[in-house]
Amino acid sequence: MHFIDELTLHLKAGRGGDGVVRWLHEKFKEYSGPSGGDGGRGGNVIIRAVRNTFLLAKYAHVKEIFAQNGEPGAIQSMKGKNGDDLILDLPIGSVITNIETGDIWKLDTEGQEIEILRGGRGGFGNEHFKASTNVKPMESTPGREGLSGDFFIEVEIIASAGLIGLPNAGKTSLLNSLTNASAKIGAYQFTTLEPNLGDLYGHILADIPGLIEGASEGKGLGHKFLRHIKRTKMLVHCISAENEDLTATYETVRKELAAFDESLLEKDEIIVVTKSDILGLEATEKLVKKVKAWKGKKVFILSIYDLDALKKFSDDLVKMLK
Ligand SMILES: Nc1nc2c(ncn2[C@@H]2O[C@H](COP(=O)(O)OP(=O)(O)OP(=O)(O)O)[C@@H](O)[C@H]2O)c(=O)[nH]1
Ligand SMILES: [Mg+2]
Repeated sequence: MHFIDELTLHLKAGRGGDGVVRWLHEKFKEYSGPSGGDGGRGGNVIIRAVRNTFLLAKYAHVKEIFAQNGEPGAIQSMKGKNGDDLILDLPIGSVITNIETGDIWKLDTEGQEIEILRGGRGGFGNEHFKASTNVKPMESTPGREGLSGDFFIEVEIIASAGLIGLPNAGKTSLLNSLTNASAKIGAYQFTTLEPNLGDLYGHILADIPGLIEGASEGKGLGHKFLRHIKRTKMLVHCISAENEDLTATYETVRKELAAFDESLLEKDEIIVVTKSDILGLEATEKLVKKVKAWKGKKVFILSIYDLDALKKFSDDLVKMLK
């Protein structure tokens, strides 16, 4: 599953409806008094968190969205109808920044609603200006403009587990083998350019682009994708058995994690040594035994061609994510 994780949108709250000048008409009287109603309020812009990680794609070709304007007042002191609020549904895990003001909002819980732009107030009709000194008020005021702004929206996926590792470690292959995903796999580095997601019995697995040494300084594809694993319950660290020094490979990725955010090191982590078919199971097990850095961590040895091992891993992973 491919998804969009950032986007810029121009949002505008509705303009208030104008107040109007109207008169009561009674028989045989030229003026029975002012009766122009106030304008309605313009619609507010409200963001709402929904459980749909892929939602941003819906706005991919949209540049701006407006809330409805308020309606003008009417005769007999009738207030104009308020404009409908614009409710913008965004995935849980969205971070919304007002580019001009720098204000930031985060959507964390399903159903959460936040007003980010206030609609313009409706104008006053002439009835509003009625006073003993002003029995024939001719004035009314226009509705005010609604607030508007450019917003940067980014989604930090709240996946259950994140697949991390060097490029070519077999992360995407593992995602495809475990879930309904059918993401692109390649015998070269940086096949994955955008995160892929898959569903493992209701648990979302996020496969992110490979990390290399120096990713934190922008090498390779950089490491901004790591934001997608900031909120995962667990890291699934994939290391190919093709690497002669598993410890060094492991440490390289851990270093990049730390450079992005130290707290990533505190996350639960399991190790998956991939491509065990290349060396053979026994030789791979020998390599794994040499690694001291994994003490206390669960280590799985897998190959996408070993269906029994995959099935067992899938069952164990589901249990761990519960
Ligand atoms: N022999 C063997 N090859 C595998 C296995 N898993 C993946 N591969 C191969 O390894 C290569 C890289 O696989 P990917 O799944 O694209 O690796 P990745 O970690 O997602 O790579 P990036 O997206 O570049 O970070 C592909 O040629 C896969 O066919 C495995 O279990 N055994
Ligand atoms: Mg990949």
